[in-house]
Amino acid sequence: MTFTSWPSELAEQYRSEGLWCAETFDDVLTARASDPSIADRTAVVDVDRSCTYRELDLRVGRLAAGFSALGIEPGERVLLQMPNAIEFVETVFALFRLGALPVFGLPAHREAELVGIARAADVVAIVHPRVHDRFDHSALAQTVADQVDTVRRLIPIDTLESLHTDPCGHPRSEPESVAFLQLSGGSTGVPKLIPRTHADYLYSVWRSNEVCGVSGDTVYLVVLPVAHNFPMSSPGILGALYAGGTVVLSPSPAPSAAWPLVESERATMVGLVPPLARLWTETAERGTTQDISSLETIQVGGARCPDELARRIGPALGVTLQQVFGMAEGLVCYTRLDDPIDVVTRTQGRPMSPLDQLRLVDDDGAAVAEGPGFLEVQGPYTIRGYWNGAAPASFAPDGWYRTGDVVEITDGGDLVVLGRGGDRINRGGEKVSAEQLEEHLLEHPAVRDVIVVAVADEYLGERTCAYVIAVDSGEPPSLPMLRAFARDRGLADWKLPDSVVVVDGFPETGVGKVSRRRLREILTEQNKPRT
Ligand code: J2J
Repeated sequence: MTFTSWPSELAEQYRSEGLWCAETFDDVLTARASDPSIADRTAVVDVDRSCTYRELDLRVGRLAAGFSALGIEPGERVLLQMPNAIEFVETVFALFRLGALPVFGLPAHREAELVGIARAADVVAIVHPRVHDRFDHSALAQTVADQVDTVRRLIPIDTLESLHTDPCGHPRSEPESVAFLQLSGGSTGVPKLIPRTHADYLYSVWRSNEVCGVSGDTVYLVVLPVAHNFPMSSPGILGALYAGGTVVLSPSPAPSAAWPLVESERATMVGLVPPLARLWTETAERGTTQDISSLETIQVGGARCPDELARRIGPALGVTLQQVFGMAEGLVCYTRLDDPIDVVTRTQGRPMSPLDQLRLVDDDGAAVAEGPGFLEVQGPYTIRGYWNGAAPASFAPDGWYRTGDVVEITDGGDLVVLGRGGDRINRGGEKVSAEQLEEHLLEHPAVRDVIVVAVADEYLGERTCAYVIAVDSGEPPSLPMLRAFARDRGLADWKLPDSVVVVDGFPETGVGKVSRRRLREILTEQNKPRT
């Protein structure tokens, strides 16, 4: 099994109500490039070049033929580890045209993540930079290829141009087939890969456009890593391209890099995680000579935006704030552009689709009438299972997705995200699995036992803290020692521990068998900010 489909009655409803259409992402690009009112508009801009819809379509056709000549077949998976630049958009659409599936790795991923992803998806090729942010990605890609038998091709980004060849015909993908694999935040062990179909994802994109007011005049700026689900689809680059607007790719989220692009490209919309929203707000409050007046909407999501920050964003940056609570598995909630300020600053919005179904349950999975409770969801763009049936416990027996998020629903129907159960730490939008980090740290010779928990952080919202019981002899483990160790084991930088506390023992859980989950809860509770 690779992909769990929706129950047939629901699928039929999504089709008959016009949510799922008989269109693929490749159809969308072809249609925009052959529409005379759109073809010569700028589709994508990065710091080096720009390209119109017509040019993008031609280049995608030539690259798809090049991938095909390399032996990449429809249905095969290709791992992308690509920075924010036009090549990313070209590669994704070339794979769509060919019918191969992009798998969205991130530039910050290292050996541990990439090997896991490459294995779980049986990828046949990896597209990677040679060097990015002074890190040797060619060597990393080779290390992955050495460990994963299915990998036949390593494709450095600077060789993509040389693959271009005359376009050839490719069989059209089925609209309800899997278009790509997205990654779930905070995976442990076998990564949870998220299969999204053309039909379900396209619905989420055009519905996002309606809710977010995206049109051909939208200039959408990407400052987060472009392969993240948020800048990809909420409404993101795919929303902007669907509408015939323009996508601008910034290599960095810092105001010093992104604001000159806002000014030169007259960007109207951007998605930020809360720590970046704080940085942008504080920079604007101090005063700037950069003209960012074209910005109309700033979306904040990925982690809870503190109410105090939410109140400052609009006035400081001269924009409408939109809160976004979404997940790569599906459900996306937005505050609406015309919501009262209280709703915009204090809630994470409401589901974008009238066919999203939400329910709240308690620890045992029993429905709770009044929140707070664990959020479960089913709907026209929420998956029913991970790729190859990984982590089946993430889905209720009736197929609803268990988000793991604890939420409350206001009388007005808006969600307020209160936190999470389980072991996932949200480090300013980047998710860290406490369990995965524990598994790595336990391998350190100076560590006898370890529990990783979230502690409150003013800037990131949460950061990681490792409570360590040291072995009896030798030097006690220090923070630099454990960070270097975890980095050497191939973990991405954002997953390295932020602090270490050496303790003699862990709190009693009150039950005979020590539950690591319960210990995490106790320690997390002890580390909550005082209110
Ligand atoms: C609190 N927690 C939030 C928010 C996500 C749009 C926006 C974000 C993502 C994303 C996305 C939150 N307040 N506003 O895919 O399309 C936490 C929740 C959620 C998890 C999903 C999109 N917005 N979160 O962040 O798959 O815990 O998607 O379950 O990376 O992030 O993470 P991810």
